[in-house]
Amino acid sequence: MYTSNLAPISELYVSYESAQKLKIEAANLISWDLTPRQICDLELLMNGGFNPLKGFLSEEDYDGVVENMRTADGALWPIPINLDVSEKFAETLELGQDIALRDQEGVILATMTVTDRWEPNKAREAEKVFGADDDAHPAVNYLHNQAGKIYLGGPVTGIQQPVHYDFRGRRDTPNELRAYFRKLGWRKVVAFQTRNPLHRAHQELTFRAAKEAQANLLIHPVVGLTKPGDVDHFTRVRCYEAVLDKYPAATTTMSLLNLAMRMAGPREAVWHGLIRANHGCTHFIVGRDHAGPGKNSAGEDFYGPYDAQELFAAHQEEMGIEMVDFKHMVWVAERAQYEPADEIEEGVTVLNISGTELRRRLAEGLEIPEWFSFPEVVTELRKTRPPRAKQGFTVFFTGFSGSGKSTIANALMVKLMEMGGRPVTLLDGDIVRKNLSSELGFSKEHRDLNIRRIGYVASEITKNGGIAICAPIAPYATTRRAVREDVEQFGAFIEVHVATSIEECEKRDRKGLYKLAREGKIKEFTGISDPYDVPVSPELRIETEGTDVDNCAHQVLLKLESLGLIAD
Ligand code: PPS
Repeated sequence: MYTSNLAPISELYVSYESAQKLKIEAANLISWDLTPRQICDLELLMNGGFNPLKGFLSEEDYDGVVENMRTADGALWPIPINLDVSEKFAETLELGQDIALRDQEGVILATMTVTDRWEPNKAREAEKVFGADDDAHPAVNYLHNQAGKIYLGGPVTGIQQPVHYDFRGRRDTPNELRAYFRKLGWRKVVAFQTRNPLHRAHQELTFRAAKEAQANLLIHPVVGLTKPGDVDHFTRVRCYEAVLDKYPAATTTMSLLNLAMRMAGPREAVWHGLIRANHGCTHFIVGRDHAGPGKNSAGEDFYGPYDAQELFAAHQEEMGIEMVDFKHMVWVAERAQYEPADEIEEGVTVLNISGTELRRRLAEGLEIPEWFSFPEVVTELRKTRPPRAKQGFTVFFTGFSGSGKSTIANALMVKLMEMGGRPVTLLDGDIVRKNLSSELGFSKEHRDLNIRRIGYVASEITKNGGIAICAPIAPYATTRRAVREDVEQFGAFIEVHVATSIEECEKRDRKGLYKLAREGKIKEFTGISDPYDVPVSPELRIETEGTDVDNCAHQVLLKLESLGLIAD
């Protein structure tokens, strides 16, 4: 039943000659600059990975997909693939018009005839496709907070593939993989989908799955967009390369898939299966909580642990790809080997390390045993996730003018420099306003811009393993939260509220500004004639009244130590 015929699948590309012509003509069209997610979707539309789709979904197809996982002509398709755009852009278009689709550098990848334009009911999409209208789900969050308000639908004409400079030799279109399988005589292929580094248990389970299905194995990791917070794909691919050597030669291959995952659990599993069938695979490994997004805002799982397997099993015949059960493998100490957890007798010593425990061991620089992972993989992970005491971080002081932020920040900087190990940069409010933000005033818009600039620099410093100490007033909570998000992609963010009261600051009036503010000579002065959102849950709150600077700086150091950011 599940033997692929491996005939070429239809793509949306025109011939090379036509593409050259079309590219010149398309330069005159109105164009849409694709988002990173749309580039991933477009690549798989054009190369047949999303077969049978021929373009971004029309409104009728979208309704069918959302309601019952089927396009208007009845084809099984579980995830809406839409060109979401801004209202402003949508208004410039006539139905029937061709538009050019460009990558982020402006290269024209395709044209699309806009046949449909509508404002989707995003709450319904969230409920039906992702199971709940809850922003804790990354795709629902994306839908409400990042995706454009209007959807466009219509057929796509492919001009060229998106350009990738990384791991070019490891990226294959469905037809390239089909040709490879044909050439090697691989008639049965089990695909393994992953967005995580592989450890020994994965190597064992994939190898067993292939053996059970009497098939070859395709490790097919996603390198497009995965779950926020995942290990970056550069690191993962280096890890996969190392694991690939552990399989018996000629049984296994690896190819990278530029998919933008949605973490849609059961529907995502069916989608993954269809994509793998398009890539010439006959079997697909589906595990417990496949493509699960984690917990919802009430702290519960979005999907049941076996929902994905059930939905997949119900549709596998139609998809033409058979599900292979993901065996939970554990290390049996007595026999020094991996075995499926459900086949082990009572009384033996079973060892396992969870994802959370692995992250803890990496963060604290602790041992990761060889029975758990391959040394090459651990080395790669340690390079990307050095122990916390070696990672960059940002200390973000906030408080009124004259609260003591700069003085404490300076003392902290000196203490950290005395300890050594990481470069330290002080982004003091006044210094930044002289160097980075000299043209800005104190309106909300300008203050936000100023803080976002500080956040950008701090996140770059954090990314590169340094310590950024910021000391602006930063009066708006939403802006502080945005900076936190920028920084936390790369390292810890420690918000320190210097909680000196406005009365005390005014009494000290070190720069004489409060007097001027009271006299109305300085407008929009924080705490006098402009707002300050008191931080609700900063990592640390410092009361400066009656405490000397040295002690305040020491409180921050203790906090950093307790978070493992500086070694004791
Ligand atoms: S903000 O809101 O975070 O962008 O402000 P910041 O960049 O930290 O700049 C604050 C310093 O500018 C001086 N100053 C004022 N502060 C607040 N409101 C008004 N209108 C204002 N005008 C000038 C003041 O000296 C602040 O310095 P610090 O170091 O906070 O005392």
